[in-house]
Amino acid sequence: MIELNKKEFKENIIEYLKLFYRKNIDEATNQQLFHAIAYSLKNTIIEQWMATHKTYEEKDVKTVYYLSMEFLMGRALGNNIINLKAEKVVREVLDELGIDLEDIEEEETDPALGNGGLGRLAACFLDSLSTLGYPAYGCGIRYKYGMFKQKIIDGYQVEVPDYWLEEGYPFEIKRPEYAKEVKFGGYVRMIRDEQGRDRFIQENYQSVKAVPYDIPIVGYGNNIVNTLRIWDAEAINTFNLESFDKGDYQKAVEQENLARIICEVLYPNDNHYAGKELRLKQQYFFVSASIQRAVSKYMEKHNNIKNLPEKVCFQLNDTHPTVAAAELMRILLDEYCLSWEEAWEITNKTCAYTNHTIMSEALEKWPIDLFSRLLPRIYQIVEEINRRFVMDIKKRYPGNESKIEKMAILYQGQVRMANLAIVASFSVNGVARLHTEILKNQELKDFYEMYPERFNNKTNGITQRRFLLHGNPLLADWVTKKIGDQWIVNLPHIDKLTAFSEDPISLREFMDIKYHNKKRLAKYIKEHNQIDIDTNSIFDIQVKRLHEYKRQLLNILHVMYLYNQLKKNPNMEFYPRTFIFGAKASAGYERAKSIIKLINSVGAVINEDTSIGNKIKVVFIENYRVSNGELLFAAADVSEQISTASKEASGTGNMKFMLNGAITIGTMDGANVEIVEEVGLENAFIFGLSSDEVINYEKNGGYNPQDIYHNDLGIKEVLDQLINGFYTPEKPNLFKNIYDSLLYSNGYEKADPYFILKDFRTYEAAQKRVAEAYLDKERWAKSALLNTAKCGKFSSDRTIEEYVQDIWHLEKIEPK
Ligand code: 9GP
Repeated sequence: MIELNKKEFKENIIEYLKLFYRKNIDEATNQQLFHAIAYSLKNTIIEQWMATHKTYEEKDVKTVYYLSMEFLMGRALGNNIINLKAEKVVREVLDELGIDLEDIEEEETDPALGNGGLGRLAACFLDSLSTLGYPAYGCGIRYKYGMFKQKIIDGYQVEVPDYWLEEGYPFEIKRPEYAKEVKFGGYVRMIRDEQGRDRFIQENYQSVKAVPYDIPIVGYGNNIVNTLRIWDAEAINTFNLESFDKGDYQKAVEQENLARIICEVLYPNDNHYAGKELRLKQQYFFVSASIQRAVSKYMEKHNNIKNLPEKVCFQLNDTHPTVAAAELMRILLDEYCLSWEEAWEITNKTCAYTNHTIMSEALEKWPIDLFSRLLPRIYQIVEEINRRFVMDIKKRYPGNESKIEKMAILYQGQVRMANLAIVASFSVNGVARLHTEILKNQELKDFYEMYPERFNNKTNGITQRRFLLHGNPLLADWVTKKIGDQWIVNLPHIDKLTAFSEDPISLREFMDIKYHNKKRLAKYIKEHNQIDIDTNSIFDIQVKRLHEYKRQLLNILHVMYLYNQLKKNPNMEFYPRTFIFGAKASAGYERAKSIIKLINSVGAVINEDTSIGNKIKVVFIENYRVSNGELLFAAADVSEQISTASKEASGTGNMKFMLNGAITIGTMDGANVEIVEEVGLENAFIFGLSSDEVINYEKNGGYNPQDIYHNDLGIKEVLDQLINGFYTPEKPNLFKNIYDSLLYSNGYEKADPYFILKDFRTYEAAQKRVAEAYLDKERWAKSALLNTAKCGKFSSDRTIEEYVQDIWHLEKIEPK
């Protein structure tokens, strides 16, 4: 075991401060201290990292390459300290130096290289892969600007660039020796080589140099360190006068520009496809570099490319990296001169695809003219994959044109990436049981019929090391005191807490911890929102991306409804409630941004209204991200998971709340179904249409929300407040777009497409049950504790073991 050496660690901090900043401890800023501490920690990590790779090489291990446009890592310092099991030593040293660890952690900007659930899942998976000892690379993009920072100004979201690298990132290492060239555009020419074979070469292209930066992913207490490799782009030929003389001026400038813009910014779209050319460039850029490097690494040790699937698996995180399949084909055909059949067999045994959504607006479809212009050789290969696949369809379903219409990869001028991903992969998985069933029986029914053996489910998970051990130290310590620390690497062990669910003292301790976490959050809110919240109120929290299907609108309409009730009847029985929201909306998603403004406008009125005796407060957390997420999960009483059934593929926030002892109010959607299965219906508040009901309505043309509006006065009153200036007298029409979306269809959307009015009354009833349940303190405590206790299934360790068993077939490396 390579451990953090206390003496060296301390000396290094002092040394680095001098070396980097010419400062002593007492002169250094917290930011400088953060860097010195991070580098000192990296010393130990590097030793483990090198040892891990040596072992991998000696054992000639199989490796999974997790290809993902997004890795939402969150801060690394605290997590690395925890996973190195170095907290005690670090705290001792920092104490001696008079430094507060929490202050230093605050200095690290969250590397926010992801939008939401999909990117955070990738980060949790990396943590689990290292902790379980499986050889893996995360492969992604080193965006210069991560997810935008959200400012709330006058209730509106304003996006501010997130230049996360401004101060430098101490944990990364540049690896120029592994750079690869990535080519765009030009044309393809066929040549006959010396052996008389036809070869395809790309000519007159633009290219960039992909340069990797490696970030260590430290396993928990096991000496294993895997790698997150993010690629940056550099110009191949630095712009110089020489090119100018040769008449290549234009090309040199273009290449410079391409290199500059390709990794500039993460597209801030969650569950939505923007169809921008630059996005396709980003996809091919990181995929091509990753695959080229994986193949060359493999060939450094092996002499037969045909055995690649024995040592390499590419997991495609959604359709974003799907060009991987065609890129691998290109390498096998053009660089290794394999036949189509040989190359296809290898590709098909090496690629596996995860589907993360059924939202049609998220499905990537590239116009053929754009795709073929940008990636001419890749397009040729996709064309051939499609030609052969269409032949297979025709053979299997003679004369059935509708099958081709639904399944072909190239159709009506578009490249359909999900179809390509399915055809090229040996495994296709959904991310929660319900989601996988919907894929099999609805969305991808035809593919399932053709390739049933490829389909499987891998219910998502989260890492308990970040979301309990790091995020909620009080509860983590308590759990360890009660049942030992095995839960840290084996979450099902936490079920042992069930034994304490009838013990009044334990229940009180559990709720005391919750109370402390509520105080911690209240302090944060006071500092950031200047709002005083009642720490004895119910903390009811919905934090996630803002999307209509996630139905933050249902939540805030219900708050408006409650407020109306209270105003009419100030003496009604009402347990104080704090409704907390946190959500970023994509910059171009107007309705989502209106919902943010609505939440803030409602909050501004209600929070100031003393006539309701502070019984309701509405708080909008600015710039929701991994680091403040940890505070929110730990403090929640109620977890809002209220998506329109069938729309949320899985959700992972639901699991983070559950782990921290919050009780779910939710629909039977995504992984909520499995959460309820684990914790019991009596320990959750379930409401709303089922996914079958939603799908049936959708098939039959929706429903008529006007009936509800005209017949339910409570709902009508709330909706009218959207257009009568109740919350924004200066701009009465501000929320008319929301009002209209709930009541009228437009050219492309039905009225109330997310069934908000349809589910309103069952939601309201479920919220009533929440309020009643909270009055019975002991019963509530028991339910909350059982949520933590029954969370074992939702560790990403379990998910990763399933991927390994069913898809990747990796060998576990035991700690040395
Ligand atoms: O919307 C899903 C979310 O439900 C899921 O938990 C997450 C991770 O699997 O992926 C999200 N999907 C996307 O962000 C886009 O496909």
